[in-house]
Amino acid sequence: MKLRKKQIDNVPVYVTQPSLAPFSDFIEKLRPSWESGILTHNGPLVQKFEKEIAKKLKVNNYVAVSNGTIALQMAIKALDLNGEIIVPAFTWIASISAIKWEGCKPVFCDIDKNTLNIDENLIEELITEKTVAIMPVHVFGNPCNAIAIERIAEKHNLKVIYDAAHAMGSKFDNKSILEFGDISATSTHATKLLNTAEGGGCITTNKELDSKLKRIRFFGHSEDKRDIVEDGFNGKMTEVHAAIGLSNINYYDQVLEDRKYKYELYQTELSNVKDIVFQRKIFGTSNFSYFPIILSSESLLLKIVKTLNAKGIFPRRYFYPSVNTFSIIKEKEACPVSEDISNRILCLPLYFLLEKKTILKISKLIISSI
Ligand code: T4K
Repeated sequence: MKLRKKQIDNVPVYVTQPSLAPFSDFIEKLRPSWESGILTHNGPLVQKFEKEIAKKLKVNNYVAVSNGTIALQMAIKALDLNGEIIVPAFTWIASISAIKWEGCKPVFCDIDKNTLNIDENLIEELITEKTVAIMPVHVFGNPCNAIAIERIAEKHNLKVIYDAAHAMGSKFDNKSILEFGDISATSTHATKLLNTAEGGGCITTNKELDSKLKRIRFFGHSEDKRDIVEDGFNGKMTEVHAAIGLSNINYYDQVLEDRKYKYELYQTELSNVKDIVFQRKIFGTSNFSYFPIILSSESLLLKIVKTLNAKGIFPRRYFYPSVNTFSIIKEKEACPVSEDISNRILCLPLYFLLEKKTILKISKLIISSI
């Protein structure tokens, strides 16, 4: 079976392209919804998608929601958090906005310069009497040191919400990284390994929390819909988005395997290149969803971007700048490692339709710029 192939002339080459099943697969999955007129409200396709994705990831439960940012907000709401949440400075702004929208305060923690994840050795010094949780991010699908983080959380009676937006398919101790912490929140946005166009999911091993998340996602209704029993909102995934997910899930293993192959190809081509270092994978198993390179200086990064752009190739500066420096952050806290890495990190194109020859071309262009 093949994923959707489209005309490939390799220009322009963006940082990613969605992995899409053939259109006919999608239509077949969507047909029952079209015929019944059931488009939303946790209909049969959403329920099927939840079952299939949970089976694929080998997790007990998966609560499908409208996007990864809402999944983070729902996790905060479900845990009734009110106070300071420790979060790494090297992340997408959604981690921070979710904390702020739920009325909590983000407290920025610096990262480890090798793994690019929260530096667990710096967490304890940030804990105050107002701290309620830690929100580590599995950056680019590279698992955090979950054992150390959860030990700290237990010692200080804190909740752990993993921002697992990038981490579907990543593992720790041979089980899905999504089953760690009190709740993990993932994303199935168009740019992610498995996509539903927009979408996300909450994963918890706690049955009560799982039911609460489902109520929160649906305005806070009780099971019989006669009462409102939670302070909920609309976090529902539609049947159309679930149909996209159901068609793409058949190709998920293929996409995961392809990603690893291409990641390793880049790594081989760029290994031993002076001025380039790679993200280090120390804990668990990554899903290889992004291919970041850390350059020796921002000026070299800009030179490489210019060279690639001139050839119609558009890598992305994820995450840039470090979120603690954005102007919406009023109480500035320095996170020197995150700020430094943000200035020098570049994610290279990596997606299913990307051809091997393009990876070789990109690598050559980078080497020639250095
Ligand atoms: N936590 C973390 C750590 C995250 O990284 C994110 C999101 C979240 C939480 C929140 O999850 P969501 O609420 O988004 O589910 C992207 C994504 O919008 C965002 O999901 C992602 N992280 C972030 C890292 O990247 P951009 O600004 O890169 O999008 P854009 O439009 O530049 O897309 C990149 C390339 O992908 C384009 O050059 C072309 C291609 N593309 C993109 C879209 C949207 C397509 O081919 N088709 C498409 O539909 O944000």
